[in-house]
Amino acid sequence: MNVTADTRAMLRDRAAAVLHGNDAGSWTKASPVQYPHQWSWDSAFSAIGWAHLDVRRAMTELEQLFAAQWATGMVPHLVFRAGGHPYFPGPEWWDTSVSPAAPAPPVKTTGICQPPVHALALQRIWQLTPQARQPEIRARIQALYPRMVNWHRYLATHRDPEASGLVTTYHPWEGTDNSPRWDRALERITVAKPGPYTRLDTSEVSDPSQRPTNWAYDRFLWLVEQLRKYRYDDTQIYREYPFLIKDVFFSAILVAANAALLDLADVAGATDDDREQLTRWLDRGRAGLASRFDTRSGLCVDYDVRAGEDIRLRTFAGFAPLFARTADTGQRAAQLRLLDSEDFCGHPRLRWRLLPSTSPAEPAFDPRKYWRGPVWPVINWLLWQSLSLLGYSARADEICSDSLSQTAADGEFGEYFEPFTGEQLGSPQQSWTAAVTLDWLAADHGGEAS
Ligand code: 2M8
Repeated sequence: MNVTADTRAMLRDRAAAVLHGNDAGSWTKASPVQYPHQWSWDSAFSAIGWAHLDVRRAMTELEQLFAAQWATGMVPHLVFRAGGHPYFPGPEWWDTSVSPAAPAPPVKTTGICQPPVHALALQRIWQLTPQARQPEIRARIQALYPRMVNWHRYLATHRDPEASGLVTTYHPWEGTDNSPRWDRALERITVAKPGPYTRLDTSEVSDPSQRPTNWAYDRFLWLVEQLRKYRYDDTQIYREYPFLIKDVFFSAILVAANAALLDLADVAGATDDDREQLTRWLDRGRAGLASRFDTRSGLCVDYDVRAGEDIRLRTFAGFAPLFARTADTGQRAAQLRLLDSEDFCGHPRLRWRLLPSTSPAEPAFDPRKYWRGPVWPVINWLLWQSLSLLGYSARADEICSDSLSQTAADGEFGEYFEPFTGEQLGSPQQSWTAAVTLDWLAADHGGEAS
């Protein structure tokens, strides 16, 4: 289906209205009811959307998020904001005051993090900055840049004490919560009795069965209690904590983000030291991902550090070499073949040839359940960007137009989509869905003025 000019105008107005509707002034709610605070990677994607409406507002989004950065350099997965809809687990559950690295009150955050897409947002903001605004935006980029380098340093050191080039994640909430990638590691936690709690997430969506199970939630919350017990101290967590995963998707995003910071180095006036470190982390990340590439399946494989086991599942994360824009032409060719095979975008039942979160050929696949099958627009945005930059423009264009058709089908901006029917699922008016739609609309037009 081709998206007509009228539909594009409608999508643009509605996407802008979603961002404006979720705008809390200097930060954007991930969604109005289900996610009423500032989530880290949602916020970075929102900044990409804002860059099409107002580049100053886009910068403010990132600056506000980084104002909650920890002394370690970690950018927290969520910054709690006053007012708004109730959300569980709130700041009391996390109680990050136990850590000397947490930001001082009144700033309240969680104690984990999410994929570092922020540098990609900063790069996009600069690309979209009109000439007249360049002096101001350049100065703001120069102020923010060292904080971003620190964020990447945290991931390259605290989260990779082995210097493997692979980031270790501590919690399913560090990105793709309910993904079957975490099932075995969660199953190993046999006794998970967190303190008493009441879930709110299941009452906010029309169909609670799309959300993680109570069994999973017990483990999610128990893991937070353990992190709190270790005062969110990475050294202690590494020594004793039961859930440590070398996450190839997270690692691939760090590679792409390091490349983005290097690309901005002149604009930001980066020091020689910063440039050298970013290059080192970039090379190390590429080598780490290469070491996790499985030639037999054509996918990159996560690694469970505690169990000493590979995590062999067909999910979007296996395309880490594409997300990291690997220079290895053999890996690229293998991944592109696999991408359009029946295991992924070539599955005959898919409504659009978009990358589902889990392969329909995988036993754990569920087309309606959170990260177990549905299509996430932001994941397809990351793939689209990588394929464009790698020069596969025809395939990238298809992802762009299929994604626009998917959203246009009922003109709403759902959190995720049923891959066979295209039905919008999860939380409505999701900011990042609106944001990447704005970016796709502009790309389809060959860029637009801000
Ligand atoms: C989802 O995560 C939250 C917890 O952080 C949840 O399930 O309640 C994930 O999709 C995560 O990646 C995303 O950042 C967040 C807000 O969109 O929702």
